[in-house]
Amino acid sequence: MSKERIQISPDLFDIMPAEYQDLVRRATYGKEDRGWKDIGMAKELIEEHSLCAGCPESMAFRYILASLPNPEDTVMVGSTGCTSLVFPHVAVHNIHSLFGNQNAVASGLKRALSLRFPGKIKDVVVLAGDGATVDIGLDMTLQAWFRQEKFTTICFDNELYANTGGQESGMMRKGFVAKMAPAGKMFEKVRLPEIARESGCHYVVNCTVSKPNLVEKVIKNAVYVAREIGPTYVQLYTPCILEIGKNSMEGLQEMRDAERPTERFAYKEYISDQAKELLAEIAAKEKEKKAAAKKQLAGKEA
Ligand SMILES: Cc1ncc(C[n+]2csc(CCOP(=O)(O)OP(=O)(O)O)c2C)c(N)n1
Ligand code: SF4
Ligand SMILES: [Mg+2]
Repeated sequence: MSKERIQISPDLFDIMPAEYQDLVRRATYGKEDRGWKDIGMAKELIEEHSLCAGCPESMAFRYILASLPNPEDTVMVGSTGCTSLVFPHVAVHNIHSLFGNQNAVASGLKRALSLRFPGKIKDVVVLAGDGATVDIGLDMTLQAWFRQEKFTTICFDNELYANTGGQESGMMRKGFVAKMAPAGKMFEKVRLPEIARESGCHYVVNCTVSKPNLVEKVIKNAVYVAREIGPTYVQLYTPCILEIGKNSMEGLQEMRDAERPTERFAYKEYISDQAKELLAEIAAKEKEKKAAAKKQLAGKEA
């Protein structure tokens, strides 16, 4: 999708649906400094969603969509679960894969895009729940990392199977009792960030989505590193407020509680040496660009 491709012929503009007109007028495609602050003003960043009211996954989705560095040339791969309910509302290319197969589908897609559009940037981003990523899809997740496939895997970790009513997931914390897992989890939460690091991921972050600017930075880094170097993994705590008995206003506090230093979602980051070099280069270029813009502005004002 590109801004040129969504343009409407001027003669037909009036009769197009208001939603489409709005998308053409205000989409952030191609806007260099697009970010979470564009939320609320841009159509493709989800105006509405079909998740439970106050579900943190809806915030996470918005922050991620606003942070994609190249949305018009990005394909997202989803999987069955609550995450998949949002994709129909999203104006970014996406594919719904069979539950658990998302990293296999993304591998083929990324390779096909590289062959079909050599020299053109085409980002692929997987977005799936913890059940899809670590339980049923673990084989596909790990094999994509072992093969050093160049795409980002994002896991919306709500520590259970939310969409099917609350079954146990490998990501569930020890002792937790869910509606459909009455015996309680018998073992500790699977440490997928550590496994990702040991399986060849070049950039790994574990955090919550309580801070939009942090999520923006992490997603951008993850996409840049995947584009140039190899697989990246981001695990985001998006609590299922329904299953943990919180109301729609309590999701944010739940995330803040879970990111305390001794808690499960204390900020954790791993960056390979190669990725460190790349991110330092990108940061230096951005600094130069900002300094040049400042100089230009000062020149205009003088
Ligand atoms: C192959 C296959 N197995 C099982 C299911 C049933 N199923 C649908 S959603 C889901 C759980 C999703 O859990 P998770 O990936 O954690 O996403 P969440 O709903 O928690 O966001 C399951 C088991 C399915 N749709 N397809
Ligand atoms: S069931 Fe849980 S994860 Fe799914 S939409 Fe509702 S609050 Fe969000
Ligand atoms: Mg889940």
